[in-house]
Amino acid sequence: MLRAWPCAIILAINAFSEGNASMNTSHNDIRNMENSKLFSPIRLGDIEIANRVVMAPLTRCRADEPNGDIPGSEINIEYYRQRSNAGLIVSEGTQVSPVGKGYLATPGIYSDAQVDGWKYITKAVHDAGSKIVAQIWHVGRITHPALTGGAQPVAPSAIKPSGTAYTHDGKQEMPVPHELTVDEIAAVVDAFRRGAANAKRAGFDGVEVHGANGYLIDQFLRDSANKRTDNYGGSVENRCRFALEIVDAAIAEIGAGRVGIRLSPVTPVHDMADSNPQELYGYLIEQLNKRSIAFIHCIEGATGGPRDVPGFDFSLARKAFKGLYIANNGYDRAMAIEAVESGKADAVSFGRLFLANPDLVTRLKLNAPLNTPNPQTFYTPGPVGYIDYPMLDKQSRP
Ligand code: 8OZ
Repeated sequence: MLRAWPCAIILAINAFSEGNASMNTSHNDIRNMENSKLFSPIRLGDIEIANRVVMAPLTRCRADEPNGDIPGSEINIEYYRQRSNAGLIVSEGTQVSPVGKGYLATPGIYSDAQVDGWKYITKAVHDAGSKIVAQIWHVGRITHPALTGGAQPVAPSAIKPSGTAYTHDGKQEMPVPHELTVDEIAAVVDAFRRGAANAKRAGFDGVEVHGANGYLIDQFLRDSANKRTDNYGGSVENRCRFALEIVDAAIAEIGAGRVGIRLSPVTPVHDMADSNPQELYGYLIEQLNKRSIAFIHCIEGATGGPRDVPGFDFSLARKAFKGLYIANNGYDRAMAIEAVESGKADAVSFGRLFLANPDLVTRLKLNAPLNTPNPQTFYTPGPVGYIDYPMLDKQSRP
């Protein structure tokens, strides 16, 4: 029953997400657009993808929580199978350790039972002709002991986030987190390493390190959350150290061509801010280039909100990064086609539009009408609002 509660916070975050695609294109335009680069294959590091429409990571709170946050139920499999027209699926965030969990019924990737559950999902996606990477995730301070098995949340610095976590006992204030020691930081890096190794065992094509949206890696990166005075705080080099150690650990397990990272340089969610995002992410990208990872996945602007947030020039990031650039945040069909055709992005990811349109790639190709997402069922248990969004009826195709 309380499983419905997380919606409020997420609704606030996602309130302005992707708009509807334009539906006024002539038949000629439609034919031309079906040939758009957006629908053509590309190589993402070592991963060949059939088109450049990416399903963004979407928290859906439908793992088997009582048995240990296990994915792979019939409805989980069906949900991902339905969306396997995407060139690439980025899985919902999957925590690398129990203390890295921040929401009810999110799946993990640290136990054997979780790995076995993910195997059903990766197989269904592959059988349907798509590719899937695991988004490996640690929420850091954005949680509550009621969600972490009693453990105190952790962070780079003991700064209490504002806001509440949604637990089985209702909304609860997020506490002051424990400031990680250097030894404890090494243990978290190791948890990400195991997450990457487990992703490979589970049949994923790679991993996306979750470096965005105010969770643990982002808390180390940006100086509103990181006040450390050791090697993990202060200078941009020091604040990037944790992210880069995690990237290195993932590379060591599965190879650079199967590793990407999600970044949100200017999103304000979860109290995040930085005094100089251009310098910080400029350095990070330079370092990522040295490691030849497959992709960066950038949330351009405020997550699910306005795109025009000052402080960072995404076109510079796109130019600076040597791997593939996946753009995200508020894209519709026309914007996505333009971004890929003009070279502003190699691929574009869609969140809420994929949630509500399992056959999104077909709809975008045909410029067909889109289903509207229902926020009331984003995070509720069961099949409703999860696997029951209709596919395009053949007869109603334009
Ligand atoms: C919505 C609800 C819960 C978590 C993110 C993993 O913002 C999330 C998330 C989104 O990156």
